[in-house]
Amino acid sequence: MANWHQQTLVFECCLFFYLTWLVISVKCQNYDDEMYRQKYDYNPYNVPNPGDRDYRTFVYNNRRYGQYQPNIFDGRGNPGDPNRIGQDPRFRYDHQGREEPILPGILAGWREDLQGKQRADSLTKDRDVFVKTSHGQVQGFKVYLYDNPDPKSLYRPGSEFVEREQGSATVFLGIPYAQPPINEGRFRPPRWHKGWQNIQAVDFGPACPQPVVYTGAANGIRDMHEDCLYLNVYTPMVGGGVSQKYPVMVYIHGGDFVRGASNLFPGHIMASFYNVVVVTFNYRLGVLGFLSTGDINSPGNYGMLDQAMALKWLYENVENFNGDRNSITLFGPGAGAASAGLLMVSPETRHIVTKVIAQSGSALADWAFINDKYRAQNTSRVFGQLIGCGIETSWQLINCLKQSRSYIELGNAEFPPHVGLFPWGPVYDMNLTLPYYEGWHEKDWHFLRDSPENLVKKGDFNRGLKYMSSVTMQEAANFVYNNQSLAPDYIIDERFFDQKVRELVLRYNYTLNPNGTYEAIKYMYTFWPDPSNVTLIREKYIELLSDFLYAAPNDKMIKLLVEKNVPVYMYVLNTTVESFETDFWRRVPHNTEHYLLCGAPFMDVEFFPKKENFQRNQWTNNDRNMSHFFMKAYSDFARYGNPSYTQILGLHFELSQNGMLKYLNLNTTYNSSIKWNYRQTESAFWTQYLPTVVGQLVPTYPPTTEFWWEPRAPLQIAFWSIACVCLILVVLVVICCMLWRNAKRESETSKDLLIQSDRYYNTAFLEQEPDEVGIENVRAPDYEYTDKPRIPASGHAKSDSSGTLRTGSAVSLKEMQDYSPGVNGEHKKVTPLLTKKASKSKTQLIQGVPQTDV
Ligand SMILES: *[C@@H]1O[C@H](CO)[C@@H](O)[C@H](O)[C@H]1NC(C)=O
Ligand SMILES: *[C@@H]1O[C@H](CO)[C@@H](O)[C@H](O)[C@H]1NC(C)=O
Ligand SMILES: *[C@@H]1O[C@H](CO)[C@@H](O)[C@H](O)[C@H]1NC(C)=O
Ligand SMILES: *[C@@H]1O[C@H](CO)[C@@H](O)[C@H](O)[C@H]1NC(C)=O
Ligand SMILES: *[C@@H]1O[C@H](CO)[C@@H](O)[C@H](O)[C@H]1NC(C)=O
Ligand SMILES: *[C@@H]1O[C@H](CO)[C@@H](O)[C@H](O)[C@H]1NC(C)=O
Ligand SMILES: *[C@@H]1O[C@H](CO)[C@@H](O)[C@H](O)[C@H]1NC(C)=O
Ligand SMILES: *[C@@H]1O[C@H](CO)[C@@H](O)[C@H](O)[C@H]1NC(C)=O
Ligand SMILES: *[C@@H]1O[C@H](CO)[C@@H](O)[C@H](O)[C@H]1NC(C)=O
Ligand SMILES: CC(=O)N[C@H]1CO[C@H](CO)[C@@H](O)[C@@H]1O
Repeated sequence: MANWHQQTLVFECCLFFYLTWLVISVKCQNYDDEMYRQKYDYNPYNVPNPGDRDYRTFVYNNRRYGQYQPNIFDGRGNPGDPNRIGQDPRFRYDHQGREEPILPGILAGWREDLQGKQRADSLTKDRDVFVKTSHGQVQGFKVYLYDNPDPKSLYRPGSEFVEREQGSATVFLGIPYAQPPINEGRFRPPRWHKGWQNIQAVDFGPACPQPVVYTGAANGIRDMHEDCLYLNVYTPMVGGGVSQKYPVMVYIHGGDFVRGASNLFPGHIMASFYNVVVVTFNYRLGVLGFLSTGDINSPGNYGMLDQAMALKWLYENVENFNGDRNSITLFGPGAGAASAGLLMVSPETRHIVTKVIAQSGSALADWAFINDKYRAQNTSRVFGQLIGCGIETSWQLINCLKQSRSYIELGNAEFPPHVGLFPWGPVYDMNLTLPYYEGWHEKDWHFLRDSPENLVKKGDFNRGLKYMSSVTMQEAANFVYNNQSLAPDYIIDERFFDQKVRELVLRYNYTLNPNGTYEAIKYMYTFWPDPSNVTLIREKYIELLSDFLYAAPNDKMIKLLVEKNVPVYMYVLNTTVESFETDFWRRVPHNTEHYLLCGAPFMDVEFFPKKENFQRNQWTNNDRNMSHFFMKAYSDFARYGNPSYTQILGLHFELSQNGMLKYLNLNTTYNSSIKWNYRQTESAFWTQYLPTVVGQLVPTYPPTTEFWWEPRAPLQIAFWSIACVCLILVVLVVICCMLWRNAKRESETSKDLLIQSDRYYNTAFLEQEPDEVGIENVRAPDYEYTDKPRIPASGHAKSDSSGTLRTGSAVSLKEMQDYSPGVNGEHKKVTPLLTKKASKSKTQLIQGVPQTDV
């Protein structure tokens, strides 16, 4: 009887131990890459590894060059394949290795996309420029410009036989401002770069990971890599002989926080002819830049922290490029404008930011700052599901995204979020205390502790702050234009309109009164004299989105700032780039200023994305004048805090005032006028009226999966491991006890009984457990580790073990050890003879052994 009890005890111990071990092993196997590939087959393309045939990256002076082309999903051959259609010549590569890899930037000779077309006299001119920074020396190069933006200059390209140099700028491209955010740096804040001896800053750094449809030479984004934190500096000149430091203008690219790159804004013309230092930089985008789980596993805001670090780097170093660190102006469209607004109030950077130009964007927009933790979590879960990661816990999700997904997969996943229109954006600082990670400090993680609205209301910004903002007339026109299923007529009828409004209401979860909200929006954006005219419905639809996403948030921002006595200038763009010849309903879309602002009419076409298909002479005189106007107004604002310090082509701005929000209505240079109170009714509809209809504008809803229960999953694993070790110890103690007891008894009893005592460690017990926990198999059939052993084992073991159990078989301890991996069914299969033999001898033995119970 006593023995029987012991037997059960040992059995139970073993079972418990086994189960615990099982659970842990399953957990550890959970994120196995292999498993993921079998199960989801999300992306058949494997990123080439070093040594692979198509691995075409090379490193030169510690910089990566010749990155394979990012648009790899088009099925037209792999990157590096010389026969690939549309192969960028820079990446053409000889498989036999007969050709040398192409050297980066200008070291390889003339690069049109960096320097423009080669002119006869340019070869004899200075090229290399060296500047010392706090992180090391950088080598840049001089660029000579052959056109002049001055409207009074009658010079036109091609008008003379010999082109003459009109200006020059010094350019540094691809200076790393932080350590590459790769490996353990993923989903963590940026870290200061450790420094270098000399960096050849002669080629743009790769763009940050983003959907491949936005990349490629056609889109002007040639390289893409997770190692993307680089900035570019365009300065009129370096070295001495500059009486006054130049104002610094920092361009933050737009793209809804999911796409874009710094190299799309070439700053040569602005730097050269308007005497400012232009800086552009990349920041992490999309999931890599903004994934937030709302807890310590991934607080989010990495993209914003990158921006903050770039600003800090500049603050430290821009004087070496003849920039004035006390005059730093941020400008940019859309998400760039929103970022500028956030950096303006962030405690980390507000002392740096003295002026902001927000083109079509505002930090107070609903997409610019997600002040609802649950919304961010929801989007993260949606993303996790999309990419095939477990989302039961936030730790699980982050671990999966970190360990077993490539940056291309992460960047390429484009999806509409369940809540909101754009998936990613900056979020609240959750007041979290982050665990210690080697290489990071607690304060690295924090960006904004309060909402931008509160911070502006509190006046938490630079005391000398000046603000300039703009909207265009048809901001959202591209929402319609980019929908290919509406082409070629882009007709929007009532049904489409209604459906879209309903969708908008749902997406923002105006739960308290969805029908009321729908009716209100519909009322506001119906052209009542003729509600069914499709031309007007399209116009109204564009107005709706423009107001909601851009005009109303901008209005809110300037009102708050004007109240705080911040000088605010505003313009409304009501004119198009004439040479684009766009349809009337999308004359002035979002970011119309872009090519005017970077001086495209005065630059070689090679600087710009191929798909734009620019011609050197396409620009009209009016385009040239407008381009000059923008560059002059922006640089004047950066220099003097006033966009029309002197009149520009007869135009001037006026300050917005409380109650009279003046703006410049920009309709060509000769027919613009000062107007005031732009779209007040519509803006108030979104900011004042709608919240009263819905009860709450900010969507709040509980997350669907109850809660992410283990923010500290690694701790739990630690706990279970320790529990495990304890258990093993207990089991060992028990075993020892019994061995000791048996040994004691053995001395009293006959030799025959020796065998009997050993039977407590019979494999039968171990083998039987798979049956007992068979349910586990059903739950996790994909885990290699548990899977294979199980299926064959269960059938065999069942008959075997139950038989042996009943007969009370006994095998010597030594035998059992040999056999123990036999929990593995494969082992059994491989050595069927051996097993048979063993079991035969077993039975023989059993026959001879008397039962203890008896
Ligand atoms: C996200 O939120 C929406 C709206 O509440 C909900 O329908 C959806 O199931 C949520 N998705 C996830 C993955 O939690
Ligand atoms: C965040 O922390 C600050 C002080 O560290 C505290 O005053 C504030 O109440 C906290 N906010 C939240 C939401 O916990
Ligand atoms: C594009 O148009 C189709 C109808 O033709 C519509 O169903 C779809 O929602 C539109 N997509 C977007 C992003 O607006
Ligand atoms: C809201 O409108 C939908 C569709 O018109 C209708 O089915 C639903 O009953 C309405 N709900 C309420 C609460 O009026
Ligand atoms: C719709 O309105 C536009 C602009 O007012 C007008 O030109 C057009 O003739 C109208 N179409 C119809 C069918 O009434
Ligand atoms: C923009 O220009 C159009 C005509 O070119 C004019 O009707 C409209 O009033 C202007 N918009 C603003 C806001 O001034
Ligand atoms: C451009 O500006 C120049 C100089 O003010 C002026 O003479 C010319 O008429 C303008 N051209 C256009 C098309 O506005
Ligand atoms: C804008 O300028 C055009 C000429 O380019 C003129 O026809 C139109 O009336 C102007 N509109 C306004 C509102 O000034
Ligand atoms: C400016 O626009 C108005 C209409 O708003 C028009 O009457 C006037 O002729 C325009 N002036 C010029 C110089 O085009
Ligand atoms: C469609 C949608 O988002 N519905 C959610 C809105 O928020 C409430 C809670 O406030 C949820 O219960 C709904 O599921």
